[in-house]
Amino acid sequence: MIEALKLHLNIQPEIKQALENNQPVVALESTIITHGMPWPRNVETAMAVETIIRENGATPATIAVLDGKIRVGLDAETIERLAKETDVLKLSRADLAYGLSTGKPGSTTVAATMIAAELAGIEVFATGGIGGVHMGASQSFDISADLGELGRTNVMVICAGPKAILDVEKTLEVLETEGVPVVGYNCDDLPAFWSRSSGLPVPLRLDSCEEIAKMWLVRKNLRQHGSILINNPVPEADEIPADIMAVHIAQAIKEAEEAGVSGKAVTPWLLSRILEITGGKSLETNIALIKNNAKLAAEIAVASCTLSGGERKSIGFT
Ligand code: PSU
Ligand code: MN
Repeated sequence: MIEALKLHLNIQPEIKQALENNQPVVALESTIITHGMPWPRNVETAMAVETIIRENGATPATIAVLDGKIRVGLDAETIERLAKETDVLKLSRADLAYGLSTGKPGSTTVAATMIAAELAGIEVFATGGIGGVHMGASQSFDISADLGELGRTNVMVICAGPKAILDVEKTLEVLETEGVPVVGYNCDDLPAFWSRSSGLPVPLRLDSCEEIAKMWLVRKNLRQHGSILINNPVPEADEIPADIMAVHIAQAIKEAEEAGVSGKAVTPWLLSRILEITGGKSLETNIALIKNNAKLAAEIAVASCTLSGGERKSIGFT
């Protein structure tokens, strides 16, 4: 590793060893813990997701910024500390270096987790839902930095679709502009986080982890930078149908506007308000979809390591 980078990147020994031995590793973000879910379900979910990844043959690497370092791999006590800590920064590309230089604690969004995963040499990352183009973006210009990151950083991202609080159609357009392959896993419709369908067709479809691993390898051979976005619909038993969610989402967005919520606060505010409106049901679905994504991510990581036969050198770093 480059000397200067060592100053900022702290990779847990178990993860370092797995990467050196070409064994599957799955990165996990920490904004879900600090800004996405309430205590204590956030910690329970973070731990459960790590277990699922292990049960499916990969090593989990939850990522956060603590004590001026990007920590790749957090133990149970550290996850708990992060979840309890107040004033944790929600770090994205723009402020990752600020979190490190000031030594303030920070969780990493999809964008910042992708940056950290790539620096560490991890190629697969599981989250809940990506950020995207917000409703009313033509006025607010609120477009998540996740989209630009997906276009430039070499990490596969497994999600349950763009969060349904977004303008999903515009989000798809920006992903296309960014050159991000948007792949449905075993589905024809793009999933929308709490719901199995957004009502929009997914641009590409793959039905197995082997096919996904193969496409990733071809992208690398072509030296194409950026992610492949794998969209994994929430299991049927856990979904909230889109027509029901649409009503709750519209109410939450209206209230957020009235309350003058803006910037980084918008997504956490909406998630927590929707949790209240649905009487906790949206949280159960959120947890179910993250677990479902973690399992798929582990399977993809295993398939990818098998396919690349030990040669997992990625583009952008060696
Ligand atoms: N997925 C979830 N819950 C979340 C997020 C994703 O299930 O809280 C977080 C991710 O970290 C994502 C962020 O990057 O929301 C998007 O925030 P914004 O819209 O401010 O870019
Ligand atoms: Mn935003």
